[in-house]
Amino acid sequence: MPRINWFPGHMKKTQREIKENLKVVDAVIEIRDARIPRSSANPDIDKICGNKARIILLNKSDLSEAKVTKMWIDKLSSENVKAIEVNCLTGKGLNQIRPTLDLIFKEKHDRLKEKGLVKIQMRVMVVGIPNVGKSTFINKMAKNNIAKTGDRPGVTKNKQWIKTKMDIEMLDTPGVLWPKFEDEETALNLAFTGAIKDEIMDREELAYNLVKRLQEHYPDNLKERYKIEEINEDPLETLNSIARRRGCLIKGGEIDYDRISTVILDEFRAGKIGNISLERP
Ligand SMILES: Nc1nc2c(ncn2[C@@H]2O[C@H](COP(=O)(O)OP(=O)(O)OP(=O)(O)O)[C@@H](O)[C@H]2O)c(=O)[nH]1
Ligand SMILES: [Mg+2]
Repeated sequence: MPRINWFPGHMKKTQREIKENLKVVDAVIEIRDARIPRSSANPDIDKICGNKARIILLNKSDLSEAKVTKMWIDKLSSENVKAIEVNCLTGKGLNQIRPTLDLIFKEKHDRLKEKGLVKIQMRVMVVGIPNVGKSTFINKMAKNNIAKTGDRPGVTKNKQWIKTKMDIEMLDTPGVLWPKFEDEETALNLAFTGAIKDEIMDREELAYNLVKRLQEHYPDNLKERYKIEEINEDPLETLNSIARRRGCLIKGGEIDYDRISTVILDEFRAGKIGNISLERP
């Protein structure tokens, strides 16, 4: 991986704001990507949140492999983490949010109900890596498109409070990464799934690495999507076959690596290569 700066100043500012706003919320909802539940877990958020009540959502479960996502939920649950599999486009899993909060705060809420309170308003902060679906989640919970969303990282620039239908006020925050990734695999996983700005990446290197990974773990998906009969041991050869299939060639019949890289990354991100989990517990 080229040395790139994926932790610009505004992320440092967001980190500070998360810390400050922790005092005014009951709980934190951390959104992770179901395709990469390990790589999308920000260790700094762990540190900042400490003992604050937290729910973890594995979002974009429509893009991951169902049985692997279930394995992750089971693993997290066995560690006493409140984890829910969700799809913020359809709203799948979101009806579990309020009951889960009520369960965490059962004693407090029981007391309030005894005092005659019918509606218990809660405040939560929504955090996570860029592009993971934080704003989409809040909009779905509010049944209203208040927060701006987009299919690239860095859409939310400032924090914003939004009231949702489940008597929860939610603080939307800009996505944050952390200054130093543990290993190259984490960096690649975040880049494949669109958490790191493409402009600061070498897209050709990224696409090559994605093909390499897919042909190791999901060869049949590659064969089917790109109508290739045999997968060559060398990922570059596979990439070349895909490019020829897609007519991504420049004058003289050479491979147009720029174009085929964009095709592969876009199609992976849109789920067109199939339901793919890049990490297993
Ligand atoms: N397939 C799929 N796409 C989703 C899901 N949730 C959100 N998205 C898409 O993911 C992209 C990013 O969504 P946002 O809500 O803008 O993400 P964010 O976490 O607020 O991003 P930043 O504000 O940039 O940090 C958008 O194109 C959404 O439509 C989901 O469950 N499944
Ligand atoms: Mg956002």
